[in-house]
Amino acid sequence: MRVTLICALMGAAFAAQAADLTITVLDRTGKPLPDAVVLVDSSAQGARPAPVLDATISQEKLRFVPAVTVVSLGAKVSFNNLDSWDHHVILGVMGAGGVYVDPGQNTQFRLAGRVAGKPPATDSKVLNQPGAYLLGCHIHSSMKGHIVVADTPWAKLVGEDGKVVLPGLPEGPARVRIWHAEQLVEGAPVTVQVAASGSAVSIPTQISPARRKRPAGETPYGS
Ligand SMILES: [Cu+2]
Repeated sequence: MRVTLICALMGAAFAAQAADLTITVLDRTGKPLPDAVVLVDSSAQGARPAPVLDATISQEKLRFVPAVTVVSLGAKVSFNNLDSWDHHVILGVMGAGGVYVDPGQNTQFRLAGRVAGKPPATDSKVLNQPGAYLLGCHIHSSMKGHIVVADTPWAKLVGEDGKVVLPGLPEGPARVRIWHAEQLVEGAPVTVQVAASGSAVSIPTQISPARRKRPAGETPYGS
C-alpha cells in the first residue's frame, strides 16, 4: 500500500506538464500547406494519446476519400467502393518520387461496383510497417491516395489552412517531422520547445505542391 502511494507520488513529480502544440506547415513560398502530415515525438514522461487503430477509406467518384489518412502502427484500414463500377485497391509502401518501393510486394484487391440497395464491397488490410503508403487503381490511373502509418502517437493531418493542434504534449523539447505526398526529399526533423502554457510554431518546408484540381462545389475530402 505504502509502496504504491510512493510510486504514484513519484510519477506525479516526474511527469511533465502537458500542453497543446499548434503547428502551421508552410510551403516553399511561405504559404500554408494543406495535405501535410505532422509527426511529433517527445521523450518526456507523460500520457500519450490513444493510438488510431481503425480507419475507413472510400472510393467515390474516382477518388480515394479521404485523400490522406493517418493511422498508428498496426491499424486495420478498411476500404469500400461507393461507385457503381469496379475499382482496385493497390496498396504499397511509397518511396521517393511518389512511386511504389517494390510493386511486387504490394497488396492488391478488386472491389466490385456498388449495386443500388446493397452494402458496398469492402476489404481491409492491417498495416504493420511505419511510413507512407501509396494507393492506386489499375483501371483508373488518375486515382491516387495516401496513408501515413505513424510511429508516434502524436500524428495528424493539417487542415486546409496548413494548421494542426497536437494536444497533450509534455512540456519540453519535441521533435517535429513533416510528410507531404509531393515532397521530393524528406526534410530534417525540427526541434521545438513546448511551453507549459502551450506553444504555436510555423514550420517552413521546401515543398511546392502542384495546384490541386477539385471540381467546383465539391468539398476537399467528400465530407
Ligand atoms: Cu478505379
